[in-house]
Amino acid sequence: MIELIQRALNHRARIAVVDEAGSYTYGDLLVASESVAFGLLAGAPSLEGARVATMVPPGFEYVAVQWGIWLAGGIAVPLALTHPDAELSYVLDDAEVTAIVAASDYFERMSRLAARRRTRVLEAGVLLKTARAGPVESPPGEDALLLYTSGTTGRPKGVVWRHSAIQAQAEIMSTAWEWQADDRALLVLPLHHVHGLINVTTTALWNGAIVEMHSGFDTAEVWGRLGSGAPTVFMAVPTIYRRLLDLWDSFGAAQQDALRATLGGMRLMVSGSAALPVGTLEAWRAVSGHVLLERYGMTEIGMALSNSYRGERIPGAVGRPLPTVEARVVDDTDTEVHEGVAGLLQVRGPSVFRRYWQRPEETAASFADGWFRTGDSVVVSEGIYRILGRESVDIIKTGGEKVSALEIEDVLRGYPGLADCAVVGLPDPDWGERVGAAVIMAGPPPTLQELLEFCRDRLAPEKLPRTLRVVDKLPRNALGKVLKPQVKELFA
Ligand code: MCA
Ligand code: AMP
Repeated sequence: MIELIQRALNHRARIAVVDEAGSYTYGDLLVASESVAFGLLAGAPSLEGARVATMVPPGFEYVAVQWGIWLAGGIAVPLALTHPDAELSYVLDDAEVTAIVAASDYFERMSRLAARRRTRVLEAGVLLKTARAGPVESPPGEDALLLYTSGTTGRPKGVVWRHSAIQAQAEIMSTAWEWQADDRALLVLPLHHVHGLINVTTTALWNGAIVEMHSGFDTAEVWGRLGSGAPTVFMAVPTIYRRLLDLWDSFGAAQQDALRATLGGMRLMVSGSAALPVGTLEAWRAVSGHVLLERYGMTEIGMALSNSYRGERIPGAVGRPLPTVEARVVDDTDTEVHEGVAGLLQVRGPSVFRRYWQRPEETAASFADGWFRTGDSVVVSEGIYRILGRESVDIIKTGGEKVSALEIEDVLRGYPGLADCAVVGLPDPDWGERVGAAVIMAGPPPTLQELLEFCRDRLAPEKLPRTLRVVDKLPRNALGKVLKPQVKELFA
């Protein structure tokens, strides 16, 4: 059996999930996920690696559906709740999903999308109540998840996560950050990414701990929960810490004192998915007494580098390789460079992915002699890694979401009268980067609002241009290539 699920048998009576509807034990989770498996199998012996998409908000249903897919031998494909139909359709087609499990609020919408494909749609709440006939006996598959991520080539790619890699990740984080069964993790991140799904939810459940799942991030609600003293672990992207700090400033002295006292009792506060500005780290230290533990990861490799749990946490740095992770820094010929010389980070180890879904060429190109090319520039000093930025200017990180400038440009080119365009990431104190679009128009220039309306049905919210410049020409080199650093200056 899948080890994560096997371990749940040891603490059946303990609380596993708390969500807006109530509290659920590990025993409840085991029963509900077996029901889901029965419903999905519908008499077949195994799903045999069939992809099952999920459109379910964070909560007990989400976990039960995911475990049920795994028990039935399927591969879960968590969809992003905020994405428009065009983005969802792309994933459904690329992953060749054979079934979609949707929460009741999303059932009609997913049924509409499924109607154009040969795809079953099942309602999560109904599946969870399927009558069971004995234990599920499907052999566990090797592959567990497809997580979609944008890159420098083409549309988003599905990263295939094996059960063994999920387990390796959970073990790495449990060891490095000393997870305990009496932890209670506060989840406010989306569940189609590693950060919310593996780091918070799965690692909490791996340890027999509680995961308190919220349907999304709400600044006041999170302050309320942190102030309750119940959560012991909190993980978020820098944008979230920034927003919490902004609201903190509006609190009176008595409220601040009370919050400071409860925050002192938190065991672990982690930041990741994007660079944590030192100013945010320092402001959070002043507010909470916690030096945020900054770590570095990627959808393809999970968590790779981390500041120390017990030792010094170095502002502006991401620490050392985590247990079992090997890291090296190379030049553009894949030759290792000396410490202190900036280069590209490559990583290998049991938690690193092996392949993109049905993309053998991209998979091969992303490895050098078994080392995964992260595409991040780093420098190491006395064994401590600092992230310097991305090798490609076409990768933008906004609010912890990775987006591809090229993908946005492709959509913009469909705007009536748009002759050419260049998309860049513009520095932003709250979002890390914001998407900026410079456009050349052959027809009447659009307002930002008009452009947004055009893109909204076609692109995920994080990919929408938030700043617009209409220009006569784009800066190019002698070969005609657009010079993105100079495009950024157009927005100064
Ligand atoms: C929402 N908007 C965004 C983003 N999120 N725009 C740019 N970038 C974003 N990330 C849009 C909304 O659609 C809205 O647009 C406007 O911004 C304001 O929305 P708001 O309600 O303020 O935003 P929110 O819904 O509160 O979301 C902000 C957020 C969220 C909580 C920071 O983006 C978030 O949960 N980010 C975390 C993503 C994450 O988990 N990344 C991990 C992947 P409009 O006004 O036009 O409607 S990386 C990973 O997993 C690796 C392994 C790692 O290292 O961790
Ligand atoms: P994703 O592909 O969405 O999983 O995002 C992974 C990317 O996020 C990495 O390649 C880095 O560029 C970035 N990232 C993650 N953690 C950090 C961090 N602590 N500091 C800087 N960048 C980070």
